[in-house]
Amino acid sequence: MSSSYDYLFKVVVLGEGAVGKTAIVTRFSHGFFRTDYRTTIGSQFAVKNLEIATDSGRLTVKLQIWDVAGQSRFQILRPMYYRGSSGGLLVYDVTRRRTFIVLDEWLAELKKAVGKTIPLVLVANKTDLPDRVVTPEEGRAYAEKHGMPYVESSAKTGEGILDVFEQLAKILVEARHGPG
Ligand code: G3D
Ligand code: MG
Repeated sequence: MSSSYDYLFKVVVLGEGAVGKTAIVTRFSHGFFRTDYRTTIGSQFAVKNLEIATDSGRLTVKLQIWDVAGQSRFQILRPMYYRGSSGGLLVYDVTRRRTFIVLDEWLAELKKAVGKTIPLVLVANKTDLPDRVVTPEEGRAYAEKHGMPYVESSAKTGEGILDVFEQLAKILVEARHGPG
């Protein structure tokens, strides 16, 4: 396993409890998924290298992915994990409208902790389920309003999962280089 990389980013995974944050990260990181002592206070991280194609050739991006518990009882601790992150995933469950409605609250919590707006990918998860209530149009409109890429995923089937992380790596590299 190669440990060399061109970029290293800390990223966070945000969203209500049970939207599929842990399932998405686990599905992506067939490498290793480390559960450390912080699990007891609702957090774990995974590390994974990703190859992306850019104008200047192929780049290896190493992601240190922090999966932070969404339950309200962890609210006081979450900001500590957000600090120093370069970007993240904003996840909701397409079968539960509440998880979509509260996205603004997640953005506010993140911005307050990091002190600025950081690149995020909006992830509409659980698209394999028949009882979808949040439409692709609504998701896309929200993403567009906030300048985020929009990706539909199913952690259950694996559909869209690689795309989620490739989009994230891409916007992180772009943000590092600045416009142009
Ligand atoms: P969280 O980390 O955001 O709290 P989890 O969410 O990853 O723990 O997932 C919550 C539940 O949703 C789990 O069910 C998980 O299997 C399920 N889930 C996650 N992603 C998907 C998906 O894309 N499709 C479907 N159908 N289910 C998904 P359980 O029953 O294990 O609690
Ligand atoms: Mg979880």
